[in-house]
Amino acid sequence: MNNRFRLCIATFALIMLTACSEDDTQTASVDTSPAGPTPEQPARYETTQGSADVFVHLFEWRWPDIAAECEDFLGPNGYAAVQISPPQEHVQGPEWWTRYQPVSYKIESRGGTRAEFADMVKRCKAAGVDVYADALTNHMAGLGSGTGVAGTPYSDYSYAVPYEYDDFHHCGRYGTDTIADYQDLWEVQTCNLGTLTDLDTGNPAVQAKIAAYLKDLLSLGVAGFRLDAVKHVSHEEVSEYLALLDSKPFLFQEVIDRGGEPINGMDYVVNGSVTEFKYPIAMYEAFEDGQLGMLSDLNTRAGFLPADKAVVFVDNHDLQRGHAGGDSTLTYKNGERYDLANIFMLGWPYGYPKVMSSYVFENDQQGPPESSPVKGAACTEGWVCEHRRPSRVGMVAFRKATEAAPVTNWQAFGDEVISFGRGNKGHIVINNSEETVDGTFVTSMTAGEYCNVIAGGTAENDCNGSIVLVDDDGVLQISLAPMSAVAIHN
Ligand code: LAG
Ligand code: CA
Repeated sequence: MNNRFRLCIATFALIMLTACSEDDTQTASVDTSPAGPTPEQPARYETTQGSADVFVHLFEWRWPDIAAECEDFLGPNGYAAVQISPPQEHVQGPEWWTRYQPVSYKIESRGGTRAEFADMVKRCKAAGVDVYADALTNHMAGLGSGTGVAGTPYSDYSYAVPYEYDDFHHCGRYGTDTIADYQDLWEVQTCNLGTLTDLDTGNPAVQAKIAAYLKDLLSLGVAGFRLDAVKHVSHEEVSEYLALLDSKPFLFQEVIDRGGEPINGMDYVVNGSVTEFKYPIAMYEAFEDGQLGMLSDLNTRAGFLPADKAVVFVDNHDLQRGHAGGDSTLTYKNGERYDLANIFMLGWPYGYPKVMSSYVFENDQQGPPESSPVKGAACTEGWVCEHRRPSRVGMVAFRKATEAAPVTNWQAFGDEVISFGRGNKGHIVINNSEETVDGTFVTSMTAGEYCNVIAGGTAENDCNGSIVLVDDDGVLQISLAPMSAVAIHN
């Protein structure tokens, strides 16, 4: 008995038993063949397009390391941009989240000095990589006093921007001013997130100071911003401070919207792109719960942002450690399933995908390693560097090569195997099961030999992966190892 996975027998037992038992290598058969199993979704499926670009979050990387990575890796491998950790001065402490408590707008942080920051932005730009700064405009530090990492003293509602007591909201609820009722829009935007002191973002003087900070970053060459926690700032107020800028940087607004609350990601689309927090849940349901077949309707799901406005990710720095409600999230700790979800994200034309690059952590508070991820034994010593994995690199190239091509030849075989093309530009098959799948898959590709870019390398040269064959009928015949994928492109 061979150990081939009799996928069609498992899935289509009642209707297809005869066909399958005749030839178990035809397990995932061509949809046009009268003898083959019928896919569960229509063979042709078209989506609204997403971006052809990909960016990476080098979470807690220091500026000199990011500069080197732009030159040595991100630029050469086609990453369009890098999201960096917040660059402004923050409270002291080893935890990662100290970066989310600003005490001044001085560009000096655990990431490095202002000079290092400027050098990083310049070098990344020269390498063809844009820098997106994580900008905190909703709040300053948590209540308490101390000295920031650049030596600036601060105390409750008093910071060296300068901001004083009257520059903050004091919502007057619950005796603590802390948000409690997420169904109350006014409260979510006017009370404190935890004890984080909530800026009076409707106040023109505050808006001018926020804009001055963003302009300072732009003057150093930053190309865009992640606007942190803007669910807690009204979209009108975001528009107002953005109107004070002299340029229109790329923006993605962090609005945690899983539905069921009065504030929607859609409200912020007027200002630019928005994070789609329903996307990581969809990835978890598909790849962890084994529901790959459900992915075909992703672009038209109720409540999902339009494809050209959504920033998508499998996990982010909050979700991967259970913050921001991230209990159903795939991370580097989930092994191959996590990589397959990323392969799907990069292959499917919805949104602007962000690849997470993590450091190893044991608990949700732990800060980054002391070591550099690029010096010595690079990407070891506590750094995960998912962005360097061959499958990410191969799929960054796939996404570029398949730009503007709609999804075609969608086929789902049971809950764990899907196959889809991007017109005649590329094709992907994903096996999320624990079994080997031998099958034939319909593509719109020209006949010929293709490099499986999942193992890295490119279609043009240096193919590190296996070579696969598309026959004269456009059919790809492959054997997929358990938990693996094949992606080919022109
Ligand atoms: C974000 N997006 O909306 C960031 O992605 C997220 O990482 C930030 O929270 C949050 N909003 C504020 O910028 C992180 C941690 C929080 C931490 C906060 C401030 O997930 O746990 O809060 O950064 O450092 C911590 C304590 C709270 C406390 C607060 C103020 O956990 O209990 O109230 O500090 O002292
Ligand atoms: Ca607020």
